[in-house]
This record gives sequence, structure tokens and C-alpha cells, in this order.
Amino acid sequence: MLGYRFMGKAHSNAFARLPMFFPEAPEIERDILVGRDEEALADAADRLGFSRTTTDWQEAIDAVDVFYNVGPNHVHAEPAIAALEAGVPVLCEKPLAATTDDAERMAAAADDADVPTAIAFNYRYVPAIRYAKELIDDGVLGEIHHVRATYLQDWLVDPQAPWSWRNSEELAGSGALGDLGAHSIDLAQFLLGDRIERVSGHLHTFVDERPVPGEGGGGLDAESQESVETREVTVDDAYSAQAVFEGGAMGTFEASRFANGRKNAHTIEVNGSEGSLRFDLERLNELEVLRGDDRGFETVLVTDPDDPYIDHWWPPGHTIGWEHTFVHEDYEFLTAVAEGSEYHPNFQDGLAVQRVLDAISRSDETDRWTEI
Ligand code: 4PW
Repeated sequence: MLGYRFMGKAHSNAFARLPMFFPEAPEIERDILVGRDEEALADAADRLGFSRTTTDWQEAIDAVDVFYNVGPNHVHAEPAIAALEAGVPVLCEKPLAATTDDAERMAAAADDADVPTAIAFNYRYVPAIRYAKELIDDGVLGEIHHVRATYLQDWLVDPQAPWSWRNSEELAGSGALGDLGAHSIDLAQFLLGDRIERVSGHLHTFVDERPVPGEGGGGLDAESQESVETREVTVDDAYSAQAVFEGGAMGTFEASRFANGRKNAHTIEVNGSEGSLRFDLERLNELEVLRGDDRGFETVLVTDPDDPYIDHWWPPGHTIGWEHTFVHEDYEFLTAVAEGSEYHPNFQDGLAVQRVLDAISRSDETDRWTEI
């Protein structure tokens, strides 16, 4: 696994939980952890349960059966492509790459390789989202008219919040758009089983320069905020977009790192001719559903043994959390790897989202509706 901070912890936790809760999952050995700083790497390997470390990702690729790339966006492409060329399956964190060109190259390498790839859209693995998908696929909502998604955080609202790679166009590609919007766009396309065909987008940066963090780094998981200099912010702090789906549905999207009071508020609502549903990540065990009449939404607790993945965990009403989405995701991906079967969301699905992100940015630059 390349990377060992926020997402590295999330996936390592999932690897540890899998044999306990998903005994049918393939056996996993956490072999090599890849990073640049040997001391931090050794410490992370100890905590995350990896047997050895290397600062050379090629060495890791040559030695493993599966490669997880959970590093910053600008280091997604080269190692992922090298792994695929060596026939090693790859899971890559989202968005697929910092640039659309890199995302295209990654998807092409995935096409040429005969192994599964994964883009880590973990919110597809919330049981309530799977349940929502079943309702839509079963036609319970009828013809879909609207999808409305927001992903709101507030960790940058303080102008003194430290600079991190997530604030750099070169390292991240975009800001709230790619980091948060990518999830909403994927969820919308996944739930509707439809693709966005054109968009109108707006991006905004509220604070152009931020203090460079001291030891410990910046970002959502910053451990230290000591700083002596500042660095330019070259990505958006927030975006909004309108979208038209191929099937005719209207989409509205918004994400921000300046939504004061909102820590990780990810919502999606779908309105159809026969009903509606609404999901809120801060209440992830629930789905609000309107079926057929106008007497209001019922709140369905999605914690029954019949609900997706729940029989692996606790009895009804014993809720699960954010970290469980990674367990489900890694279970599905590693099973596909072991069985050599097709997996989604894969690099092609990641590229489909990246093209929407790109069109939203181009629309903002040109002040025009933009085709995907
Ligand atoms: O899923 C989210 C992201 O995409 C996470 O909660 C944090 O915010 C980490 O990256 C973004």
C-alpha cells in the first residue's frame, strides 16, 4: 500500500476487520508499506500491521499480488500504471488522478490489463445507499426527475487553517470539486444508472494563501499547525454545478470546505414520479423514503439482517459507521481479485467521474454549459 495517513488508516482497519467479520474473504497479508519518510513509514507500518516498508514503489509492485494506491492524487498515475503493466490489480483512492490526461492513461492501462481495478468510491458501500439503489432499480421511485447532492465540510473556514496538498492544483488537481464532488457525482450516476451528459459549473476560492504547516502536516487530519511561511491555494474551496443526465434527469451538486458547522455532511436526494428518497451520511443507518403518496417521508432503519452487508455485523438496530464502508469495499474488491471477476466501480467508472469534474472546471472557466 502506497500512503499511510487518513485513507491508509481506513483501509488498514478494514484489512484487520475482514477475517473477523467476513471469514469468506480471501486471506490478506499486509506486506509492504510505501512512503518517502523512512521513520514515519516504519512507525506507520507498525501501527497499521504491515511487515515491511520501502521508499521505492516499484520494489513493492514487483513483490505483491494487489497494490493499493492511497497517496495524494498526483502520485496515483505512474505507480498504478506500472502495477497494471505488471499484471497487478490496483485499488486507487479518488479522484482517479490529478489531471484528466492521467486518468485517461490509467483507464487505458486498466483496459489493457487482465486484472480488476477499483476506484475507492466507498460511499457506494453504505448499506442504506445499496438499499436506495435497489428501490430505484425496482422502479419504486418511477421516472427520475431530480438528483440533488451536497458534500459539505468546514475545515478551511479559518483563514489560518494550514496549507496541505489538498490545496494545490499540481498535487490534487482540484479542491472541493475533486475531493468531495467526485463522491456525489459517482453516487448520482451509480444510483440513477445513468451518465451526466452536460454541466454548468461554478468554482470559488475564498482564501488564496495559507500558512505552511509544521511537522505533522496539514489537511483534515492535521496534527500540528505551527507555521513560519505561507503558500498559495491554487484549487477551489467550493463548487456548485447543474447537470443534465442522458436520461433527462436534472442534477444539482454542491461541495464546500467553507460550510461552517458542517464537518462531513454528505447528502443525496432523488425525486421520481412515484416517490423520493433522501440519504444523509451523518445518519448513515437511515434512509428517508417517500412511496407513492404525499403523506411524507418514512425513515427506514437500514440495519436488518436482510439489508446489504448487515448480517456480517450486529443484530437489528445496532448501528454501523463510516469505517464499515471501507470493509465492504475491500471485501468486494479483494474477492474480485481472488476470483478474477469483474469489479465496479473500476478505473473506467473513475474516468467517467473525472470527465464530469473536468467539464465542470471548463464550464467555470468559459462561463458556458459544457458537454462531457
Ligand atoms: O470521503 C471523504 C473525502 O473524499 C473523507 O471523509 C475526507 O474528505 C477525506 O477526503 C475527503
